[in-house]
Amino acid sequence: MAEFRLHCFRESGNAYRVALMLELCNCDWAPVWVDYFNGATRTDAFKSGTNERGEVPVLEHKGRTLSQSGVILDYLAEITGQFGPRDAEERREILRWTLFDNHKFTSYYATLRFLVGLQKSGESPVTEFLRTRTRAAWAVADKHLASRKFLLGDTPTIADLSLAGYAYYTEPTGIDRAKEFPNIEAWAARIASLPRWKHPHDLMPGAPA
Ligand SMILES: N[C@@H](CCC(=O)N[C@@H](CS)C(=O)NCC(=O)O)C(=O)O
Repeated sequence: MAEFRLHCFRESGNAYRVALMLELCNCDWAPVWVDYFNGATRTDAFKSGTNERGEVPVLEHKGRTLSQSGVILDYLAEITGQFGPRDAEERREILRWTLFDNHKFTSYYATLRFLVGLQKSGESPVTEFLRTRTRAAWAVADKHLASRKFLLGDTPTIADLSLAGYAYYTEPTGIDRAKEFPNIEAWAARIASLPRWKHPHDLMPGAPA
């Protein structure tokens, strides 16, 4: 059995950032497919056996069961010695970006993508609100990345992997990232050129055909 087991599904950018970290660090890991679209995360069995919060990603490692991608990335940085902070100031900077990511950079976009890109909900005041909030959060990161290769400077960290969770999905959401946020676009390309990088669809399983 693989050393690390990641509960995930291919459409989940929240899980992808962990899968990417495991792959970039050349860890011995295996995905455990979760049937999210048929409600698996909402079942009592999942909540009592895997994650009381009813969410993926969940990482199993040496008897530990970890949830929340930010916590998992921090754990993996600690045990692999890769993509982590070099001092207390960097640790706080990583935390600052990871919290911003979970609250704003990813959450509005992931919900917009889910509604417009996956569920094909069409336009509504909700999708317009989510798009506006996404653009506001992305503008913050785009400005920051105008003068840096990665969020903390010249070297990628788990903060970059966190924000990159949804960077490689291409379902239309009404936002033209390349045109509107060129610095995010260039940053995503830099992450994609790291050794061992893989697209989410090549790391995590989807529903069986
Ligand atoms: N902040 C969490 C977000 C996790 C999350 O929302 N995961 C989604 C899948 S992409 C999920 O399992 N949602 C189930 C639900 O909210 O019912 C993390 O980064 O791990």
